[in-house]
Amino acid sequence: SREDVQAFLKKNAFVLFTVGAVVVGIVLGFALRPYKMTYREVKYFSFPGELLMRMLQMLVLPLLISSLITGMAALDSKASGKMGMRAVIYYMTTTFIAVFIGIIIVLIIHPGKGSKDEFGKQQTIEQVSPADFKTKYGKRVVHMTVTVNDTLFNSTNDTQGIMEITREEVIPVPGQVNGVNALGLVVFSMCFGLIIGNMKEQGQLLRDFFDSLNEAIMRLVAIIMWYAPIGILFLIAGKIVEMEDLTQMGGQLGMYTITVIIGLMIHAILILPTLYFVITRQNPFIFIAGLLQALVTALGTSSSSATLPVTFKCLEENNRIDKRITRFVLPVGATINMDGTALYEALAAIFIAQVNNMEMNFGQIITISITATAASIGAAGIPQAGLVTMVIVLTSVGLPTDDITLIIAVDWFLDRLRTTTNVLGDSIGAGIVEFLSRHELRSRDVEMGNSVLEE
Ligand code: DAS
Repeated sequence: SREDVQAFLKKNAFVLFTVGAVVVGIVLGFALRPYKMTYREVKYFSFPGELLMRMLQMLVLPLLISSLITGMAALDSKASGKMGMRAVIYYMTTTFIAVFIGIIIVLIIHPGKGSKDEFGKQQTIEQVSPADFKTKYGKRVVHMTVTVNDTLFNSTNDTQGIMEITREEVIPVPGQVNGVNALGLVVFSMCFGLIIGNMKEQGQLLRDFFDSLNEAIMRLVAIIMWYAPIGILFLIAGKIVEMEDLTQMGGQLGMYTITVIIGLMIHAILILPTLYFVITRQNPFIFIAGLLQALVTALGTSSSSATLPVTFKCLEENNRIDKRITRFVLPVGATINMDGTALYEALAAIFIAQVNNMEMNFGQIITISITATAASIGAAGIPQAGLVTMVIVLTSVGLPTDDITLIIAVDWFLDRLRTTTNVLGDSIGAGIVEFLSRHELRSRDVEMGNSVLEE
């Protein structure tokens, strides 16, 4: 009835907004393409998107630290050991399944035809040399973006601002988020959390401190979420305006893109939900519906670490996952568990072999699956990190690393899809680990005298 519809709209206004932003972004992007904007104009146009990106990135490190510390401190070491084990088993299993799907799909579809003919590079966007740029336009843009830092502790200096707007930015440093070694930070925070968790009264001050820091950051996230649809709209529109012509998509690159999409879909829509259902006996699609906001943010930002704040919100508020689980599993997941990236790296490596007319033998395929897993763990949750760590996979089986350039043209797009898969994998992992750990959580509640799970 009409009231039902109204109630539905009211309840889901936010999600509809965000999904609407993606649609409007795509339409706007295609509508503006004929105007052939210059690189600089595109960057100005995408500015509202860049702003969202920075706001989210700014929160990532404090969120990662405070959530891991409070997450670890809230559990005794035996319980966190068990949960850690479960999380690691989940990460490894799903990553291997992803790699396997990538390999099977690319072998079946065989998008590479043993020639590089169709990969003619054509640039539709004005090329500006970094030096030219610096003198002409650099300063102005720097001043516009400098108000929002992308890290909390680093002030944006000129070179960073200029990097932002030249094409050089495309090469991220593997393993680093905002210039910080994310994995090292995860390990440190976990140890620190465990220690203060075991400190009885003496640790109370620190536990309260990080707890309240975490809460404060989540409130900032809640505010930023209102801006997110606008940011996402411009991020997506800007990318579509900027992308290269689709004319070359007819050939191998087009087939390659389709192959990747099919692989990621199988993993995200079939495998992960099935796994969730088999273990928890709950409807996976209701769970996924609660995550929509995070998935769209991943699509918009192509960064699982920038999406992390939103993932937290969705899981804790919509899906009611225990905070002791999310705080512990999500930061680790965003850093090391990347199903989409693993699938992509294995698939891409074999595609490049196909283009070079090289048959991979069984041993080489095993090597690819191992290195693709390693490369996905090593990749940071930032845009196109997977493209960089792919060098590991290619060199391990003697494929030419220069051929990464063959797939760069479509990477901005495929990166978004694999990032969305990565975020989905982390979130479903949180759901599964919570289910498997319900006994530990409950006995801890009884021990602490609280009633979190007692509802
Ligand atoms: N974009 C990535 C992520 O944040 C990783 C990748 O490039 O594959 O998940």
